[in-house]
Amino acid sequence: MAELCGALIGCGFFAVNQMHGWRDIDGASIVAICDRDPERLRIVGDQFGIERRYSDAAAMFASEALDFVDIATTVGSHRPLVEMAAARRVPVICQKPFAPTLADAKVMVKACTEAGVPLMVHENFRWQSPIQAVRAVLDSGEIGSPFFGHISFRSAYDVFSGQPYLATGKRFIIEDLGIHILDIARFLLGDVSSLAARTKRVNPAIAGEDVATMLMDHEGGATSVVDCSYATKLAVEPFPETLVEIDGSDGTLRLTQGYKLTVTGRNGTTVKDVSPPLLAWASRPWHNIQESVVAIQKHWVECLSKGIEPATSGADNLKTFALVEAAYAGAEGLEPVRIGDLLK
Ligand code: NAD
Ligand code: 89V
Repeated sequence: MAELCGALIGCGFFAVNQMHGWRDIDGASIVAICDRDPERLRIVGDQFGIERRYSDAAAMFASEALDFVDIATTVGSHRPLVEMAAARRVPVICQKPFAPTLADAKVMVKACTEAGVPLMVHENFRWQSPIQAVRAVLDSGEIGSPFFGHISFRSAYDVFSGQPYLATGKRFIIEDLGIHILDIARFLLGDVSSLAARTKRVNPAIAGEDVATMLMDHEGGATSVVDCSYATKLAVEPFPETLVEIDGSDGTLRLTQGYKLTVTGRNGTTVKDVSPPLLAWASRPWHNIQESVVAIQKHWVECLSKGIEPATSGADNLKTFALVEAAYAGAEGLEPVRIGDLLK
């Protein structure tokens, strides 16, 4: 099979992980990069040996024959860039948060669908190996049918030094981090019918909320609590671990700090270390996220080569994005929000 030729737009903080990921993967390579900032273009171009460099995405699309484009810019530019890819009939990966609003996200999905262009949102947290290990336990039937879940991300890690824009937006933790944890809840327990939420801002130096608690009804009958905080100082900092508790009709599973998975089910109790591998280019504590970048990009190459819809397609991500909108609306109105109404 011929290698897929891709381009990366946005050469910032996180894109470096994506570039390492592309270098690790067979079947695809990045042949051109684009960034408005000449310094970022130089740094990433030199680090990964990419000669074809552009400061303007439209110029890049006009000059390059691309099999796909990987958009790693921040959210404000996602809609015009995805629409540009759709207009050029170039399959597209777009970082999360996919769009500024659910209304924008719906338009972007429609543009790609109408152009017949594959679209995957880079929603990588469900691809973390500890989360995949939890999914495998559920699939094995060991704990029976889940009726309760608690998916939790609590930390005091300084995310603002690497990503200063996170301190400035009116929306913060649900839009940036909660979106991943809500997606994990959907991945493990299925789609959601209603959501109630409460938020707080504890850190006075930032503009948005840094604590959020969500209560969700899943269509399959389970209830879950999803909680996130960047204001939680613990004895051992867990960033960026997502902790999971699921109770089922025949047992329980617990993914606890230190990547320990304890399962009590039909065959008794097992305790496993499900730590992610430390890739050659990765660094702790980010290695969990870094490994998931490779996994989701491999998935994209497989889907694109075989003509399969990616697990986190644009259409799928609308259902996660609706939970983000519901959480803000629910926290503001102090009322539960019906998810079906948002997806109409
Ligand atoms: P960043 O600000 O460090 O990098 C963004 C880059 O995009 C900048 O270099 C900027 O110059 C460039 N850019 C912006 N608009 C452009 C345009 N129209 N054309 C060309 N270049 C443009 O941001 P970041 O921290 O790398 O975040 C990028 C995205 O990745 C965000 O959406 C963020 O939420 C997401 N992210 C995801 C994860 C994850 O685990 N999935 C982790 C961190 C960040
Ligand atoms: O995944 C993200 O989008 C990151 C982080 C894990 C730091 O919240 O912003």
